[in-house]
Amino acid sequence: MKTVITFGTFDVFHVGHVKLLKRAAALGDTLIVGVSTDQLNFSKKGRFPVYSEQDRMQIINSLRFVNFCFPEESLEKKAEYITYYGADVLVMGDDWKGKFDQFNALCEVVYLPRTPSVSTTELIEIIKSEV
Ligand code: C2G
Repeated sequence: MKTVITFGTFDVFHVGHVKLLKRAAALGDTLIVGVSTDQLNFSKKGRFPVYSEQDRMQIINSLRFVNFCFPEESLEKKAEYITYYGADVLVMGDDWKGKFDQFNALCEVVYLPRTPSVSTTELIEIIKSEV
């Protein structure tokens, strides 16, 4: 049995997120997702996500190719999460390419190509410009 783990904010959930999670799930038998907390976003980006962490987790949990999700409280805790959940593979989008290579000591690290032309930031800009 192969366990895959991935992390993300998944704010204003869109098809780029779906495709990333589907491809991650296809790399193993179980997909576990760390959803970054509102506080983590605030400390890294200086703003809270549009959707609350409860709502973002509810969306991720309702996907049929996701087995389980948990709140990611700190970017620095990745090694702990990988070990705790017994992950065999860490998957991230290639916007993070090279950033998590140190976890190769714990599990396989795979960067998947991002889906072009869709992003939360862009969606927020479009929605803002239409009101
Ligand atoms: N993604 C993608 N294609 C897009 C947009 C996003 O494949 N068009 C992927 C990202 O590469 C990432 C995942 O979807 O792997 C979640 O994206 P974000 O919500 O932007 O995650 P991020 O804020 O980068 O994660 O430990 C990481 C943190 O949790 C932050």
